[in-house]
Amino acid sequence: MSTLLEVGGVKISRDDVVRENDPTNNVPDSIFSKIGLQLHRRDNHPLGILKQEIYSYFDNNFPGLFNKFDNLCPVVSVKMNFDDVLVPHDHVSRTYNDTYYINAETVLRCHTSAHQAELLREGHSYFLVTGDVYRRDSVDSTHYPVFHQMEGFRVFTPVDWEASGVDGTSYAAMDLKKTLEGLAQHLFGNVEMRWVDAYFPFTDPSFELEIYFQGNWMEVLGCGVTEQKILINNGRTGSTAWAFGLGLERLAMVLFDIPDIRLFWSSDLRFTSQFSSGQLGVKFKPFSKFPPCYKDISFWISESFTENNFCEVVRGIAGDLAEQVSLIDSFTNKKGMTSHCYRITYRSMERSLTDEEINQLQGRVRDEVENKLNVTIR
Ligand code: FA5
Ligand code: MG
Repeated sequence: MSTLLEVGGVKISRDDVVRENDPTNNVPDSIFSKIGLQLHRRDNHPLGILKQEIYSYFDNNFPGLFNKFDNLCPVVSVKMNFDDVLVPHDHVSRTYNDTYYINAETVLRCHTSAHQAELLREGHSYFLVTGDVYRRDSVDSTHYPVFHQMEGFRVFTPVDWEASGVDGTSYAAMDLKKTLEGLAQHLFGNVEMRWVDAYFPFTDPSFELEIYFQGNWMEVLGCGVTEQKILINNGRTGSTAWAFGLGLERLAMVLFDIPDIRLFWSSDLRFTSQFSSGQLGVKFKPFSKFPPCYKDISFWISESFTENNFCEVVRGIAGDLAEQVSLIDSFTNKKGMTSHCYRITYRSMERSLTDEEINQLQGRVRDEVENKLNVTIR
């Protein structure tokens, strides 16, 4: 019998989600195993603590206004995930290289924006949607193929902006920045941050907020003024709105000093016991730092090669032992063949790895890269 789980009232079996011989499906078991874990609904987990703290900010500033959803099923239609939020048909995020498809019409949501249109149609005008989202992506300390977002949405009608002397779009943009700066202040107190202009198909103007962390500017959220078409399509002609999507792990990494995104998935008591409900910003004490082990692999790529496919092979074999995958060399020879050399960093958060086990993992990576990715190992 196949594993059966239930999320938000929807029953999901492994065979619904993972079908190795179906070319319209690209969901591996490593991803299926994360569905239903809903880290954001655990009270004593950094993501659950952060979610509650963001709820408090909105409850204090806008008592009773925002409806909260944190149990909407991550299996959604292509229409909800892309069409309803105006993602163009040729946008990269729609490709099998970027998104996990269950079949040609159904995906694992790649953002919580997938729920905007449905909630507007249901009559909600102010809402927060928290959930697990899924993306084929690179491997490093701030990217993971499953992470958590919180979507915020607020609709304005002419009475809201008429007295202000500015138009509805400017009013929404001002209110958005004020609301998010207030949230950042509430969560962080003083921290270095900056607004960056951005592009999203569903908002205009669009912005991203970056926070200075571990010596780099890290993007923590995207936001903007909702495209009129979305409002009109969903019964809100004559109004304006703002929307934002927060990356919960990114915020939690800064707040709790969590150095690696894989830690959120750890069930090691030395991690889980450090956090408790209501305690925002208790600094994580690393219980150990085990040595990394680097392994390089070089191969001639073919036309169909993509880095996301390579990263997924590495994750499929090494799981959370894969800390980082980086391209360290690339060249094209006189015959026009291109070679890539990748360095894989293996490291456990919980223990020392033996040479033997790493060599074995690397051997399996080499075999699978050659068999599945149509490349020639050098
Ligand atoms: C979005 O997903 C938009 N839906 C956000 C949005 C909503 C914009 C509403 C406008 C209006 P983006 O792909 O940039 O945008 O992701 C949003 C946030 O998720 C990022 O700022 C980052 O904090 C986080 N994020 C993105 N990819 C990853 C990843 N692989 N691992 C962890 N966090 C990630
Ligand atoms: Mg972004």
